[in-house]
Amino acid sequence: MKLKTVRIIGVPLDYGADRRGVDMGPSAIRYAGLHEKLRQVGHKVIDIGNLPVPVPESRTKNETHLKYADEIVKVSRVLARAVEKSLDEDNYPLILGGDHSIAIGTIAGLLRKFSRLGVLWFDAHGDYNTDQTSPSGNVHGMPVATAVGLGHPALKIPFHGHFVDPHKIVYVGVRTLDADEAEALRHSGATVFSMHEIDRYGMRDVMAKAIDIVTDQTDGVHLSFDIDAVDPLYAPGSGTPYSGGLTEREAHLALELLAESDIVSSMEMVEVNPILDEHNRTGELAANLIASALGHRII
Ligand code: B3U
Ligand code: MN
Ligand code: MN
Repeated sequence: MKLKTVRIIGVPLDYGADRRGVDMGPSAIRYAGLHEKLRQVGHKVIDIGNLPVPVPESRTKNETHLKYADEIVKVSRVLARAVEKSLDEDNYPLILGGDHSIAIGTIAGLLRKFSRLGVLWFDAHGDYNTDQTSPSGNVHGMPVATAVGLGHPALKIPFHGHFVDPHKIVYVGVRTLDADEAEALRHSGATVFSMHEIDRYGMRDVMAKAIDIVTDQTDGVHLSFDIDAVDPLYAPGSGTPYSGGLTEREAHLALELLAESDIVSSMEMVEVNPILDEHNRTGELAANLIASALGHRII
């Protein structure tokens, strides 16, 4: 893989989920030796630290269908600028969450440089709800719908009218969708490699197809990795665990294949929850998976 200058952006945000604790995700992943692992591969690493995110206790929660939308949008706009700046400086943005609502800011920033962005979305969930379909009102269940231009206008502010073409989105590891979300996703044009396809065809074939789709007429590829894509047996530290997920080895293989193809231009790792974790096992897994995606080899 071509060596890069990796620019780490921490986003300690947990407004998007019901369970507290993912705000500590960036620390847990750094603590697991992320910098060292990436430097070992040969990359240059710059860490800009964490973006300022006020704690939820200092804010009032609007118990609506869009919880903490204003706060999320505020941070998303700052994050979008930070991502844009990384690309301006030819750096590879590596964003550490935080819950998955941060993808709104990440993707908004990427779209300012890549007008035909491909997106690989590793997740147990679809994150394709809108304020109309969400059963929870949690924005971490809405970033993909928002990125394609659906849902409440308030969440779309960071995008400046530029959205992702849903045909350029590929999901890997999905195993639970809300009924209306599934219906919307079925008609979206996005490709969903659920656990069924992974069991049936194997991760190697699934990734070959995924790579074909996200590189077809695109000018950049974003990898968004929700740690709950991995089975809770291996990733116990996540707020919305769902059994029947990727094994640790399948997750590594997927990311090693991506590293080999060298198609990914930015990455985010989200939903690591140290409060629910066992001795930072999930933080370590997240750091190791990032290293795999960035070219770490055993030998
Ligand atoms: N689909 C549900 C649950 C959920 C989505 N993303 C996560 N959980 N992590 C929702 O609330 O939208
Ligand atoms: Mn997610
Ligand atoms: Mn998820």
